[in-house]
Amino acid sequence: MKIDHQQAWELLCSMDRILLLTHRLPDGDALGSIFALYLVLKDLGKEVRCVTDKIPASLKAAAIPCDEPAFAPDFVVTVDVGDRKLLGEELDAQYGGRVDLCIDHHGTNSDFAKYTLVDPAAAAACEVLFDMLKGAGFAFTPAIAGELYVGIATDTGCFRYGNTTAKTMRAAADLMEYGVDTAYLNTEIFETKTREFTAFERMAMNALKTYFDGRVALMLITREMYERSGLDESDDKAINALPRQIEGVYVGITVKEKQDGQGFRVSMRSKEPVSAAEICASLGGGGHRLAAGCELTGTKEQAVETLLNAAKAVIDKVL
Ligand SMILES: [Mn+2]
Repeated sequence: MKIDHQQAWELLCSMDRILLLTHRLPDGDALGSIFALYLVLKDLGKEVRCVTDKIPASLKAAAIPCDEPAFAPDFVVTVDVGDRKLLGEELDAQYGGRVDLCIDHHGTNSDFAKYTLVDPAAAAACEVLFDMLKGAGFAFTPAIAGELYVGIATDTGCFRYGNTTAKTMRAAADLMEYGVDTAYLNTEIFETKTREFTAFERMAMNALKTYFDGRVALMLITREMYERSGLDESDDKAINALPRQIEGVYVGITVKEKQDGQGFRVSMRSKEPVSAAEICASLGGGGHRLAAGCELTGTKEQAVETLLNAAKAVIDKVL
């Protein structure tokens, strides 16, 4: 059932023993929203615990100590999760069918929770949380404001992507006034690269190929690239932006060989008028219009061919 910001806030206030979850391989919005909500609920005196996958090196600045002992939750909340599958196999099996409240901003949200607060016009789950807290008159601490800023800044590519609205900018400005050191966070998150990532990026760029008169760029990331660079999988997100950066490219695809060798994770970015969400949806995935994803099985060659065919089908309609 869809609910609004105020109803979500009232639900949270009425519950205790709350478990917070987000998607696997968390990005800045996943971590910013789960940690912000954790700090808010702690402030309210709730018993609360959050479970996250490994925190990427680029997001260390957002990490907070929150290792609470496990408890049997009365209320399960997901943030920034468009579909229960994104929780990862283990958490999905344990909690996927009993999520009470889902707070999200994906237009493709699959309505898997009992109550859903989703605002597809929000740039980030953190913007949805900001609206909910501001509407409730919550007193933002600098730490809570910082987490929300991280989510909004990362999901907008530091306020560069088309999902950035005037309202998003105002939310960020408000958060600055609550004491966020935005220059520090921006440098840590958007500028600083580990040596491992630098080596990985070099190999990935060497593997980049273009197709269909340069309208599609595809980068096939092999397990060997992780091994040779020493990069942990949780730190590879920034690579996804590279293929679309090339002039004339409408669809930028990053195909990553999964750790268990069983298939591929695909990240896709597009430029108007091409919808990455439409291409990925035709392959069983989903996401935002210009940034989406899916998973594929088979050999490398099959995965690449499937992706190129799916991209071509959509490009031929609109370009
Ligand atoms: Mn998000």
